Amino acid sequence: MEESRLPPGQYVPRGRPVIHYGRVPRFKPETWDFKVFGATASGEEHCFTWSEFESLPRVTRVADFHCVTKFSLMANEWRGVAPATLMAAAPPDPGVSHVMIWAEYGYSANLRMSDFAAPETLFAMELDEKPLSAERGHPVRIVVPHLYAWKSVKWVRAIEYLLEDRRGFWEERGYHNVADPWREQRYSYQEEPGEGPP
Ligand SMILES: Nc1nc2c(c(=O)[nH]1)N[C@H]1C(S)=C(S)[C@@H](COP(=O)(O)O)O[C@H]1N2
Ligand SMILES: [Mo]
Repeated sequence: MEESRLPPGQYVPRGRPVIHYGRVPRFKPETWDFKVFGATASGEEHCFTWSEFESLPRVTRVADFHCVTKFSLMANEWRGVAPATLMAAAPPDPGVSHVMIWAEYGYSANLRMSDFAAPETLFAMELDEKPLSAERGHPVRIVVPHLYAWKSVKWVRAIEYLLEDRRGFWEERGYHNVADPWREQRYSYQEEPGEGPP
């Protein structure tokens, strides 16, 4: 028998819910930029304009997506830039252990480097062969399908290389620092030693 694709406690809803905290930002290509800062290898901040970011090579990944509120969206076809492509253009210091993903309006989520660099993680610009809609994160969202979806930050504007872990928006508000849906790592009180920042 095929193994279940649904992590414990999740269900497949009718329709495809959209959720986020706060407003949907307006995309202005002339002023939009994408920064890579923090512990870069060179010590310098890297900054991509929209036309630079848009012309980075893209790959396609099909993945399910699990929100901690228990709905899952199955078989999404994402297309966009692999983290490895971005790291080649703006390399991290060898000591980087975590990455903070920053969005419009200060929303953020922290990732372990291993989750950021995982083969299924993607800076998605298209969903199901169409550009992302505004409410799904246009022009760029990160997709980290193997973690709860609050880590899949929409409207990404920057990544920050970290030499030490730090909590993001929901991780500071009682949600699990790692967020593996297969282990139901929903809340911070479930964290084991070593799973949270020092
Ligand atoms: N910038 C930003 N990204 C975000 C959020 C948010 O509030 N702001 N919410 C997260 C949560 S909790 C979920 S479940 C997913 C929802 O993605 P969807 O709207 O494409 O279903 O976006 C994530 N990314
Ligand atoms: Mo969510």
